[in-house]
Amino acid sequence: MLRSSTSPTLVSAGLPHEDRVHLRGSLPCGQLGVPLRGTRGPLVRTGFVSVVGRPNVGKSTLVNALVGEKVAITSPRPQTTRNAIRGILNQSDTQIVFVDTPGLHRPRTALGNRLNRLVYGSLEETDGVLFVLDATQKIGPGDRLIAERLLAAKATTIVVVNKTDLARKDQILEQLREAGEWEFAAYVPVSAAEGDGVELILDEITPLLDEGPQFFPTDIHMDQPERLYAAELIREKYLHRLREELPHSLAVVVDEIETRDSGTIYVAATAYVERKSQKGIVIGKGGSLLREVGAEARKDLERFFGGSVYLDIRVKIEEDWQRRDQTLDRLGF
Ligand SMILES: Nc1nc2c(ncn2[C@@H]2O[C@H](COP(=O)(O)OP(=O)(O)OP(=O)(O)O)[C@@H](O)[C@H]2O)c(=O)[nH]1
Ligand SMILES: [Mg+2]
Repeated sequence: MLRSSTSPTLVSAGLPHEDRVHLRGSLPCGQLGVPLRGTRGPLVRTGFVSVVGRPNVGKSTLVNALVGEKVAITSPRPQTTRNAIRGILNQSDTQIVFVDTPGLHRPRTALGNRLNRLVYGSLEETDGVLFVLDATQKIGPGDRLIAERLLAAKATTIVVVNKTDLARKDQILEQLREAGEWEFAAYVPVSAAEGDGVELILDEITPLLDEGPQFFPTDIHMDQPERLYAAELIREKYLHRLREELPHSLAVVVDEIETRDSGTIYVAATAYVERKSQKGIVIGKGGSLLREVGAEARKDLERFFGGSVYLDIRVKIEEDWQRRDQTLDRLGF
């Protein structure tokens, strides 16, 4: 496993804005800034665990439940996650870095191709994998393809059958039986939304990890540039309100975060859509949707920054951005 190179990007909620470690925009989305393994603290069991699976099975909800903090946004729309997001669980004798990844799917755009590559790339740097299935859905070709890739990569894999709160007992048992044929290291039924069974996953993971010094300070729970996290919070509010293809057509970039003399944190963001017709929807009648999303996102941002936030969202058209490599580069994918 690869553990070297650039210094970490540390984001820690609750600190005054000035005290954060800023590496704004220095890491393109999805490209991991791999932390230096430091000399901090005592030896603990530690390592990286990738969380993979089809879109919408609950990977991000699971990572949030494992870490105990909201490190990744979630939504009922498939393909919510678009970067590899690291959530850090610190316990007295362990530090586990969970890498939430985009849902693996048959790609139809340049973005889809990049996201799939990102997921498979994350497997090269991992000590273990959580392969998440949705208990309410039959195992399909998409799941089988992922299983084959994991078996071929000889990744130590724990299968997590999620959403057990929504499934019948016979559905759960059938899933476990069918997935059991892959003969992965362990099988754990959970409800990530309710936190049921999450401890059992930790019991399975911990023995897989080597002893060593921590990768991160023990008081942080995620590792992503604050600009990226802020943009995700804004996009999440939209995902819960937009229908059909629009969630896929939306990208949010935070252009600026600045603490003003008054102490207010000014956040300037741009919401990109692909077509003129979409711009009207994202703004809403008389700016209504933009206002609602802005107000909701601002609350989350204030909690994150620990102070008052002025949020300015502009909407721009960036035609077919999902399909254009140059635009994807520019938007940071
Ligand atoms: N009832 C129930 N809902 C869940 C559970 N886990 C996730 N969900 C819901 O399923 C939807 C998808 O969850 P996400 O965590 O965003 O799924 P994901 O696998 O990260 O999706 P992508 O990022 O698109 O690949 C959301 O509406 C979650 O609230 C669960 O255990 N029970
Ligand atoms: Mg996700």
